[in-house]
Amino acid sequence: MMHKICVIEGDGIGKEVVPATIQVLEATGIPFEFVYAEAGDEVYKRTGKALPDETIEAALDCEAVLFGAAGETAADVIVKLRQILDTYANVRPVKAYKGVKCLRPDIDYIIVRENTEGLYKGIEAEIDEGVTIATRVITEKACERIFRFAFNMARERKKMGKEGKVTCAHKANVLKLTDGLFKKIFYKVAEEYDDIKAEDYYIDAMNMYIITKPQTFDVVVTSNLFGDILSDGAAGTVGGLGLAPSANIGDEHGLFEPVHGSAPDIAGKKIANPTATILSAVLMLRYLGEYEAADRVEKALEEVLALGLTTPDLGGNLNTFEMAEEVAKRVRE
Ligand code: GGG
Repeated sequence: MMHKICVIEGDGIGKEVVPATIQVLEATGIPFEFVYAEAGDEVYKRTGKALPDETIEAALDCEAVLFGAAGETAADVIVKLRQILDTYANVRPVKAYKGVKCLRPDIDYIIVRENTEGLYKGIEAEIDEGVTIATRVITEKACERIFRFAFNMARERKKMGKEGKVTCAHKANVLKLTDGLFKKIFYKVAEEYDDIKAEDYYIDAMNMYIITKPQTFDVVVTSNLFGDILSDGAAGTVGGLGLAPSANIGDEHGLFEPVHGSAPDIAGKKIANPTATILSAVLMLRYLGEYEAADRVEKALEEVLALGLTTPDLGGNLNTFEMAEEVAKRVRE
């Protein structure tokens, strides 16, 4: 079956890691129709709109979206797109791969970040000269669905031999109302899952535990801004942002993107690591039901990483497209 995918390269290294990943997707032999659409800083400068209407239409019309990176216009592009598609769960796997310098070899957990509200709701105002405010929105409805998503994910992972545990990270002792509600709904939803363990930590302590005991985590669930920050730190424990993929999942749509941004300092040099986007494409293949192809791409990538056939950030001497071709070659075999 033909899969219609909306491809948004975005800014900076998005223009390198996305085409490199398309190279790998084409190697699977699965029929894809790629619908290219624009978004980001460049299109904003040209047209005055960072997320053109045609891009929104293409994203809504396709089976999935493969997104590269957003730069200065991130709030109006990727944060907005996640809200428009109502992809309420941002799934960010944290996994150690052989051949990559990691804090520990047994790190393998998922951060589930609430994707539609919190401090990223975009409600900001200047209420007086030199006085600005942002509104943090936490609703019972969004909490319930993100916690159910996290517990269901822990249940699926338990079937594959994982512990079956969800850890909620919050700051309910200070943000008494908003995170008070977040924590309360977490334990309310936990009662529906007596086969899954539930625990919670303050976000600041959690930030330490992803360094001191990352092997103890299975599924970690948190709010929007905390998840954005925590997942970059977590990526640092397994080789850096070049290896951190993500899936934005809703009831109707799926959007897949590397956790990293546009990295203007290395853009155009063809040295960006394509791994995060290739792993995001693996998540997309699973979302599309193409499980065999997903396993094939992941296995090929694992082999390439283990052999050190990588970009310079991981000590190799290949460029973005050469590394992707090493993966594509093995996918074709
Ligand atoms: N591919 C992810 C990306 O473009 N990140 C840039 C950024 O600032 N994103 C904000 C966010 O992930 O919420």
